[in-house]
Amino acid sequence: MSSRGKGNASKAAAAPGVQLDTATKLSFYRQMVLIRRFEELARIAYQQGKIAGFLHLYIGEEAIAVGAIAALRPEDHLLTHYRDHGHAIARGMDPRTLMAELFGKVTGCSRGRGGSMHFASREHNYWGGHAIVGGHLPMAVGLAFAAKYLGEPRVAMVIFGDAATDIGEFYEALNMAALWKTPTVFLCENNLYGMGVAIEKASAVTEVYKKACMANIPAERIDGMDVLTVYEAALRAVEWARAGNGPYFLEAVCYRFQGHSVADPELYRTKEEVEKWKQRDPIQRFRQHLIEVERIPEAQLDAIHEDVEREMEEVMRFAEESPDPPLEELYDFTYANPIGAWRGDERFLQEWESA
Ligand SMILES: Cc1ncc(C[n+]2csc(CCOP(=O)(O)OP(=O)(O)O)c2C)c(N)n1
Ligand SMILES: [Mg+2]
Repeated sequence: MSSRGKGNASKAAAAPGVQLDTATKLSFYRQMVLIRRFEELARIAYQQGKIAGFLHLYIGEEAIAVGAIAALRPEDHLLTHYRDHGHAIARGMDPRTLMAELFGKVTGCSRGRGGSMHFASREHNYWGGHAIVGGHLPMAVGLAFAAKYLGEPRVAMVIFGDAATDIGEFYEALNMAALWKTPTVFLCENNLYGMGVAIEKASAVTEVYKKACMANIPAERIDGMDVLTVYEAALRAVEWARAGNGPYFLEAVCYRFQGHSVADPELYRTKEEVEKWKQRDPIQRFRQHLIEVERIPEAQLDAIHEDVEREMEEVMRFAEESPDPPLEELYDFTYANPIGAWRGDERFLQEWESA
């Protein structure tokens, strides 16, 4: 695929043909396998009733999180939508705190209060996990603007689905980013569906990267099932933004192998279509690359799977054994200061009890 948006993309830097060392490629492989296994085990735990709320799985889209986030520096900002498990793992968050978050445990990255859709970590400049489709795009432009205003060489990458590109905030965000030349990397995961609606039924323009031309933002459409393609494109986009050229837009075409959420009966697409896309499984494809191009022995790759399996045993044990949030913390973090609903606020507690 890798077709660049004509016109807009002519402003973009030429692809340098990034050379990655074998160790980095192997770490990409391990991250993808870890994301896959994390979610397979989360799905089982959900079916066992150990996870409440929604659970949107990323299975099939792992190449995007791993490739794109590898192009960021730790100080860069990252925001994403509710299909956020893979992005958090690729950003380097501890999978134990992520599974604990799914289990609603106090050791979770959001202290068990956010659940699947609200992973976040200040330490990782990972600003969530957003459930409102398209709602986080203006926030990313704001963070990018702040970086520019303060003279910090940081970029903000924002990841969203194809359906978010039909939301008003999408156009507002792109316009302001372009107008103010903020270092924002817009990354659309076009998995061809928004819940049960195929993109051609929802969007007048199905080649999503073309929508970036309304704000004159350089844009590319890339193969989101290939981790190296994603990495190279993301590096181009991030370098473009960091160099002060303004925003950049990537459309990574991909497919989710599972339903929209675990509760989805998938009546809107055929099994044949799903099977066809599974032939392009990003993990299998990259495995072939590692074997054929990098000459990695199969046994070495199998050992990575075993290593991930060991890590996941510990991840699941941690989530299972962690305590629930204590009852006395029920009102903590619910309201912001100065509204006052936090433990230890005597005045608030007196008012509360006398009410
Ligand atoms: C503003 C808003 N409208 C509707 C919804 C309900 N909703 C949740 S997910 C979703 C589909 C989003 O699809 P897409 O952006 O393509 O992401 P994907 O799930 O395919 O990764 C919708 C409509 C919502 N969360 N927010
Ligand atoms: Mg979608």
